[in-house]
Amino acid sequence: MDDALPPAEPFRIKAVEGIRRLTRDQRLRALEAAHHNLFLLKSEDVYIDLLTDSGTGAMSDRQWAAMMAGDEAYAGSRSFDRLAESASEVMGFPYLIPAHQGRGAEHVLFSALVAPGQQVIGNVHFDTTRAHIEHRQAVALDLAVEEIYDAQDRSPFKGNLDVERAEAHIRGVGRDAVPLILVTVTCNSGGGQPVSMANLTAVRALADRWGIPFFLDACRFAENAYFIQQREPGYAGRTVASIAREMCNLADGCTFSAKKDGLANIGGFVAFRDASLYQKAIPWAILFEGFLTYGGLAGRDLEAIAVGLKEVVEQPYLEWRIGQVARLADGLRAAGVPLVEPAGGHAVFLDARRFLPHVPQTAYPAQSLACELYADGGVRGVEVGGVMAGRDPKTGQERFPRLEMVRLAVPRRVYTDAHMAVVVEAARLTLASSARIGGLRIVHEPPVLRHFSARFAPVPLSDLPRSPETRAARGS
Ligand code: P71
Repeated sequence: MDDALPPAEPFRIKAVEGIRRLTRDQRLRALEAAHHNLFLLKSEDVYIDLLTDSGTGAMSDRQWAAMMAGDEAYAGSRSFDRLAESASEVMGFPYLIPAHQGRGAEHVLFSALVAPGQQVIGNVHFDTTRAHIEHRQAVALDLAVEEIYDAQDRSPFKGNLDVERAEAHIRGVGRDAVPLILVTVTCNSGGGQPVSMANLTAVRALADRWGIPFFLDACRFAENAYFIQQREPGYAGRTVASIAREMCNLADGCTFSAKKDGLANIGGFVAFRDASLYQKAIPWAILFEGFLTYGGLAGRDLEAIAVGLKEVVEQPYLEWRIGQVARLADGLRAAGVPLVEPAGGHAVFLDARRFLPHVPQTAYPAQSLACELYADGGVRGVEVGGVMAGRDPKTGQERFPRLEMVRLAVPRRVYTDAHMAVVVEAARLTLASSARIGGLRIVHEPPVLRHFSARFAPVPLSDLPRSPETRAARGS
């Protein structure tokens, strides 16, 4: 890239989709109708949708062209071969089973490997991953390094697994209690933070010492590889593609949601290096996802992923992509918005504890903040805090996480920096009125993955427990 020129999209736009901005009153009514749960909003009532970077990206002309060549045969589809070839070129895993999306891949892998009472060790498991592990009556154990829980810590690889603690844990419970180690790259629930190659290498050695399979949750593998290139000594001169391949070479396989770094709107897969693990997974894949050459997807979807996997490791794309998220973080930081530092690869995370210090975690400050940001700017983020963490399946107690965040996830190749400037202004407005923002209480709570469909009612400032921060915020 010519450093004298400012950054800009490494693409031009061939199709557009209109969006509309409601008035603040209209947005307040929409929020009421959605029971203060942004998942229940109509997408057309959202101006800038940062709910998720999953399946919301724009496909390239090459992906659309490939879709026309989709082979829709039930068995032996040519499109499957193209996907398997592409995944093997980019990731290096010889055995691949497509799935309808990431959680389908999790369902297949955990059905094959995880038994009741076992413990799956990871950095910070994503919520669907945790739910699938718990569905197998097993335990999802988060053993990320301590830095990840400090929103202000600017360490370059806060997604790393604490290998020493993991080893001590395995020693304590015994090898047979740990069916696999699953490291999520980048670590979404920990703020989109990357994992270093040094750490992945140490995890490989740990897995070898105990004979435990090591899988990647590879949702954002290319973004992780880009961070390694930018931040880890020795990788500056390497291509992202070669770094991504080196990451995968350390693992026995992966689960993958192609809705992220597959640059597709739907799809996923589980991949294996070892033929016997692959064989174990086959019956479950056929039971839950479909025949092995389509896995719940249309042939055209397999084609889109096959092309997307190659585009996602291109340097100009990643430079712009991670750069756009970083520029959003810069704007928010300059406006005084408290952030989880550093910015993640796919998202900026607002630190709701510091944004709303007067709202106790029992009144769901991040959920409340996400609603206010929608009211102020039509910007939809997502709570990653107490609501998403849900309840302990054994005790039924709410498990309040150490980080209480609102995630602003940036869809790939969809919004321009002008949209990001609107997000900054919306957050500035919300910040200016933060002392007046109250909390929420849950009035309807589903038993699993409650954040998707829970309903809330406002808890006004005057009804919040009066912590020292509350008194300070009210000036009393
Ligand atoms: C994300 C999502 C999708 C999502 C999930 C819950 C609420 C809102 C949006 C999905 C992931 C992920 C990781 C690390 C597995 C999955 C499941 N993330 N691992 O971040 O981030 O993949 O959605 O394709 O089933 O918005 P799936």
